[in-house]
Parts: sequence; C-alpha cells; structure tokens
Amino acid sequence: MTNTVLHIDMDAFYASVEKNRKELEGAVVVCVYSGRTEDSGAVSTCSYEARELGIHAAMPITRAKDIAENADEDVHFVGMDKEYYRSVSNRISDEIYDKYSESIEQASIDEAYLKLNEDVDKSIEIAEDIQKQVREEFQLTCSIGVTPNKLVAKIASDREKPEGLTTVREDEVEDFMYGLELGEIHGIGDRTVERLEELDINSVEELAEAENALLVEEFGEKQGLKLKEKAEGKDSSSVKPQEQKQITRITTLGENSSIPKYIKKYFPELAEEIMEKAEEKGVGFRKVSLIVIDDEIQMHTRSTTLKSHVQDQKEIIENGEALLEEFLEDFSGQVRRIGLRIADLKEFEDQSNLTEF
Ligand code: TTP
Ligand code: CA
Repeated sequence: MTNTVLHIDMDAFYASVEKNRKELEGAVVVCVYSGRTEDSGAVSTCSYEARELGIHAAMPITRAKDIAENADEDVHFVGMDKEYYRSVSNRISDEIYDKYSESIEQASIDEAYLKLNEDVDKSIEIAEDIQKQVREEFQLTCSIGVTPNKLVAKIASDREKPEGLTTVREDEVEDFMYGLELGEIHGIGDRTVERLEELDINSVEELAEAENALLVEEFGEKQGLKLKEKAEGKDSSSVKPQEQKQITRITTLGENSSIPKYIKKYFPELAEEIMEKAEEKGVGFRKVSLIVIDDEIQMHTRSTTLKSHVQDQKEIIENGEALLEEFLEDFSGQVRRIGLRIADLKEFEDQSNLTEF
C-alpha cells in the first residue's frame, strides 16, 4: 500500500482552545447560551476533566452548573466563539497539515482527512510528527487514524483518545471491522441497527457475510450493498480537497529576537517551501503576508497586495522583508516564530504561452 488516509480529530476541541486562550486550569465547559435567561442553553463541549464529573455535550447549562457546584475542583464556564475556533482550525491546517499532503479535506471544524502518497510506516511517522507539532505549536492534542480509506480512518481516530494513534493496515481491516459494534460504523444509526437485527444480523461480521438479496430486499439495492461494503471496511470515496486560499510556512527562531537581520535569515527557506507548493499546485499569488508570533504567543499579520499575480520567490522574500522592517518599527516585544504567506491565489500560466494568441 503506497497510499494511506489519515483522519485527524482534535481532542475536546473548543474546550482545549478556550483553555489556552483564557489560560484556564482544570475543567472547562463551553456553552451555547440561548439568551432567554442567564443560564438557559446547552453545553457545546467540555474538557476531559469536566467529562469525568459527568458533564457532556448537549446537557442543559443549568444541569452542568449543578454538577460543578458539587465538585471539588473549579469548573470554568465559557461562551462558545465558533469564529475563533475556526480560525485556529484553519491555522492548524495551513501551518501543519499542508506540509504533508496535497489532498486535505476539512470534514468539520475539528476533523480533517489527509491523503498521503506514502506507505504505512512512513504515514505513521508523519502522524506522529503532526501530533508533535500540534502539541508544541498550538498546545492542543489530536487523535489520528492511519488506514487505507476514509471510512476506516474516521473510526480509527476515535478508538483511542486523547492523542491516540491507531493504525489499521490493509490486511488488518477485516479484524478491525469485526471488532466493532454495528452502531460504531459511521452511517449506521440506531434505526438501521434495529432493522438489521430484525433480519437477525447482529454483528459486523454477520453483516459482511449477509446475503446480498436479503439486504437489497430490506434496504434497496444501493443502500443494501453499501451497508455490506461498510461492514467489510471498504470505501472508495476520495479525499476531496477544498480550494486552497493561501499557502503559509512558519518556523520557530533559534532564539527570540527583534533584530531584522537575524529574523530575515529565515525567509529564503520559508519562501522556497511556499514556492514549491505553489508550483506543485500551479498557482500564482497577488498577496504576501508576514506572520509574527511573539513571545507571548500573540499573532500579528501584515500584508501587501501586488499589482498583478506572480509566481516568484523573490517577491515573497522582498515583500516579507519590507513588512518585517515596518512591523518591527513599532513593536516592542520579541519575535518567537516567523512566517510568510501567499494568498489571493490564481491558476498561473506562463505569460510566454499567451503571446501566441
Ligand atoms: P467532537 O469531535 O464530537 O467533540 P470534541 O472535539 O469536543 O471531543 P473529542 O475529544 O471527543 O473529539 O466535536 C467537535 C466540536 O463540535 C466540539 O469541540 C464542539 C462541537 N460540538 C457541539 O457544539 N455540540 C455537540 O453536541 C458536539 C458533539 C460537538
Ligand atoms: Ca474532536
């Protein structure tokens, strides 16, 4: 197998992001307040500490507060800020996933599929690398499934949490699937489980070995055969990458600094990596941005828009340098991480081809 699919699922995502943002210790509960009364609304998600107390997603806030009142530890309640979580999610994808895969499908705010053109062992290394970077650069954890397809990857990433890594090799798919409850397979809900049980199909193995005719009669041709394929761990659906809006590369300085000459030394390599990706994708750019993450982990961005689209490494470096100098003029902190980004991407054609018309 020289092709694998990773499914990456962030652990207690909203709660973990809030924990970092507000520097909270212990249990965190993220709430969607309906606004009717002060505490009306429901829990969106909560940290693992809060889950241990019995709090869970979709629980009424009042109920969660009752539990918190009787707990020995502090429980922090915060309002949901989806826009912020989305920005963190986009950054993780841009700054980390993008380095490893040309095909990234953001399946939800905290889940992504990555297609890798690698064998399983190399894919495991990449998955470990991703976990390490997510931890070090975002102080977040994620769980990953490394498998031959999306269906199995999604289930695998959920097997071990937090920060689990579950690998299912091609020849292990059957055993893996047979070890599941029917309802654990994505797309087989309670109602389907009931209908299967009525047919005396009580396990994944029994579903995989069921007569086609029986399933087709009950569920129709399309769904019936699909159910069987799911039980076999088969899935031919492809990872569908979203249109890429920007390409970003960020690196950590050897030491914190505010000296332009020192920081600029990192630009050629960042620009080269960005260009490689841009060429691979066949895109030019019209916007160059500088990204600074300071010693307090605050992010600052400065951008320049060019007159027209180009595909030129020098433009990235020179604009980056100008933006850096401008930025440092009124910045009194220290730079910890530095990044460059190109955006406003457009399919790029070599101008010489156009003169033929
Ligand atoms: P999940 O991945 O289901 O949950 P999670 O990331 O909080 O925890 P886990 O470690 O188990 O993966 O959902 C992702 C985000 O979606 C979650 O952080 C908050 C949001 N969400 C809701 O708003 N309401 C819900 O009922 C659920 C389940 C999730
Ligand atoms: Ca999650």
